[in-house]
Amino acid sequence: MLQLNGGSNLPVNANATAFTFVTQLAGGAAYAVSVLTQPTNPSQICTVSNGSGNVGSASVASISISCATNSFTVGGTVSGLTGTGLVLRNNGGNDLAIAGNGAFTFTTPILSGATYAVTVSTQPTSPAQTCSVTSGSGTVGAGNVTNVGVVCVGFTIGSLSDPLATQQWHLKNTGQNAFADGVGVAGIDINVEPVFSAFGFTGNGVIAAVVDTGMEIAHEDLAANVVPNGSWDFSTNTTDPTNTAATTGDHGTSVSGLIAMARNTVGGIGVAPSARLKGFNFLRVQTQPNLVASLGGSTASPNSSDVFVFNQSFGISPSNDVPIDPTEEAQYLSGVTSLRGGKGALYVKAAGNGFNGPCVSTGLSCENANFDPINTLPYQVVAGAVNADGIKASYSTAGSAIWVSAPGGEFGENAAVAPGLPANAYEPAMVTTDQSGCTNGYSRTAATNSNFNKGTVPSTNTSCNYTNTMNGTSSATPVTVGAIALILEANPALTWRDVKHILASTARQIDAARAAVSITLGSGGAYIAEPAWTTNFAGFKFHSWYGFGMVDASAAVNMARTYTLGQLGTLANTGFIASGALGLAIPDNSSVGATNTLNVPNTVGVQTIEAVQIRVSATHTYTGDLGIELVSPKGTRSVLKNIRDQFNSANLSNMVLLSNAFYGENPTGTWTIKVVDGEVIDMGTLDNWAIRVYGH
Ligand SMILES: [Ca+2]
Ligand SMILES: [Ca+2]
Ligand SMILES: [Ca+2]
Repeated sequence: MLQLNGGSNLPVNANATAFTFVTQLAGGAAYAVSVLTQPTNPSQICTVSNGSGNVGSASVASISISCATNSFTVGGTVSGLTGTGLVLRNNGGNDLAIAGNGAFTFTTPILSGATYAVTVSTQPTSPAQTCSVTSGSGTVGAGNVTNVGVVCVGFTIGSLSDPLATQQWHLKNTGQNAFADGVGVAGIDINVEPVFSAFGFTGNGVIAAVVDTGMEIAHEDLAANVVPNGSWDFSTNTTDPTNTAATTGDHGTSVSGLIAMARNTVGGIGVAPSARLKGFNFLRVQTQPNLVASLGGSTASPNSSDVFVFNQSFGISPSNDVPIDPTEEAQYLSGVTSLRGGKGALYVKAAGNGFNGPCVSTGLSCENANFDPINTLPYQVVAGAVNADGIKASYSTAGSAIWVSAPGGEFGENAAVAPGLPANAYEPAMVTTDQSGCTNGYSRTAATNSNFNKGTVPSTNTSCNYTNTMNGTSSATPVTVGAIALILEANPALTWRDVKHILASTARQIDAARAAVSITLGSGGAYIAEPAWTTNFAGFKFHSWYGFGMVDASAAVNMARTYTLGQLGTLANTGFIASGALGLAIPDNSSVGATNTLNVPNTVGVQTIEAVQIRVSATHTYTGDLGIELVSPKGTRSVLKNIRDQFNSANLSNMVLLSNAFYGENPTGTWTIKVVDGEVIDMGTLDNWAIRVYGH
C-alpha cells in the first residue's frame, strides 16, 4: 500500500508494473510518496526512489518502487540425542552437523514464500539412534522458522533385526517360551528396553572381562565387540582363548553373549550390546597367578588392568569351611582401589548352583553363598538367579552374601526331545551364543535336550551358533555385568561402591510374599531357619535368596545419570572385634541356640554399614547341623549359614561369613550371634567369634 502526502492510499497488486494515484495535485504542489504497508506472502521490503518533489507542468511518472523479498532462517530443536554424527539437511543441501540437544539453525536463509524441507541426512551412532523430524516442511512466511522438531530415540527389542532378541525373556519378558515348552511371566525381566530406547545406552566404551573357560572371539555375534588381541589363553599363551578342547559347549562363550552379543542381523543381543569383551580362560589353567592376572593384576599377557567389570561365573561348593586366600583377597582389594583410574573395577560373582545340593531337602539351601570364600569379600557383587516366572531359579544357591539377583532361567528343554523330566526342565532358560556350528557346542546335531539346540527348529539356529539351554548363576552374573556396563556408560565417574549402592537402591523386590522357612526343632519350638523378606533399619529390603532384589537396569541407569558423587565417603572398616574364648555349649536340635554379644564401638569412619563379616570357630562333630545368625544393634536379623546344609565334616575354624542384610544401618552398639544346632545327634560348642564392619 502506497501513500501520497499522508493519504490517498493506493493498493498495489503483485506483479504490477505501474501505478498512478487517483488524487491529482496542482502544478507546483509538493508530493511525497511513501510505503504505508509492506507486502506479505511473500514478505518483502519495498523502497521508493524519486518519491518526493514538486509537481511541474505534467504528470509525475518518475517515481519508482523497488521490492525485495525477505529471507529467513530455518531451525528448531533437537531432543533425545545421545549419539554422535547426526547431520540434518534442508531442501536437499545445506547439511548441518548437530553436536547435541537444543536449538539449531541452518546457515542458509530461505526466501519468504519459498518452501523448506528438513530431513535427516545421517543418523547418529555410538549409540545408534533413529532421529525423526516433525514440522519439518512448509513455506517460509514473515519470520524465522524455529519450530522444526528432531526427536532421537534408541531402539526397541521388537524393532531389532537380530532374530533371537524377542526370545530373550531376560531383556523383555512377554511370556515367550525361549524355545522351551513352558513360558514365563510377562514383565519378569531386567527392564532394560528403556535404557536402549529412551536413555540410549548400550555399554559403549565399557570393557568387560569374561574370566571363564574360553571365548570364541570369531563368533559371528561376538566378534564385533571383542577387543582385538585383548584376550588371553593361559594354555597356549596366545590372545585367542577360543576353546578347542570342549566339544559339548564352551561355558565362557555362552556367558559372553549374555553380556555383549552385538546388535546386528544375527543371533540375539547382549544386555550391553556395544560393550567390549576380553576373554581370560583361567578356568582351563587354574593357578593362582592366572587368577590374579585375570582379575586386573596384569598389564600385559594379558592386560586385565583396563577392565571395567569382571565376570566370574565360577565358584566352589565345599562341604567344609575354606579360608580366604590372602593373595586373592589382596588382588580384589587392589582392583577396587587402583583400576578404572582409582574408581575401582566391579567384580561380579556367581552365588552358586547348589540349592539342591547333597543334603536332605528341607526347603533350605544345601549350599550357601558364604561357602565360597571369595563371596565373603565386600569387593564382590554376588548374583543369585531368577527364573522367567520371577522366582528363585530352582538351583540358585541362597545366602546372605548375595547382593542382587538376575535372570538365570531354568533348563529350556523340550519334552519331545527329552521326555520324563521334572517340570522345571521345560521352563525357559537363556538364549545366548554357543560354539559355532552343529558339530560342537551345547547346540549341536547330537544334542539331546531341545529342538533349538539340535538345530531342527525351521529357519532358526540351523547353524547351531546359539543355545537356548544356558542357565545358572553363571547366567545371572553376565546379565548383571551387562547392567553394570550400562550404568558405567551412563556415568563413568561412579566408583565401584557407587555402582553397588545404585544396584542395591534400585533392585526390584520379587517374590515378595515368599514365606519364611520355619522348622520345628526338638526343643525350643519353631525356628526361622530362613527369614522372609526383611526391611532393615535403613529401609533396604533384603532376602537371602535375592539380595536386594532383581536388577532393574532402567532404574539403575536413571539413578546413575543424576547421582551425586562422593556421597559414600571413604570405605573404612572396624577391624575384627573378637570375643574371648567362649566354649558355649550349643543345645542339640534346639532353637534355643548358643548366643553371645560383641560391642562395635562408635567408629568415626564407619557410621554407615556397607558389609558385615563375622569370623566363627566352633567345635562340632557335624557342622551341617549348624545355623549361624546375627542380629544388629538396630534389631535386624540375618541368617549367614542355615541349618541342615551340605557341610558334612567337623568344626569351623575361623570361618568368615558375610551379610549384606544390614546395609545402610549404623553399626554402633551390641551385635548378637546365635548358633543353632538344627539336627539330632551331633553336638558341639561355639568357641569364639569376631565381627568386622565395612562402611563409611
Ligand atoms: Ca546379534
Ligand atoms: Ca554349536
Ligand atoms: Ca546335632
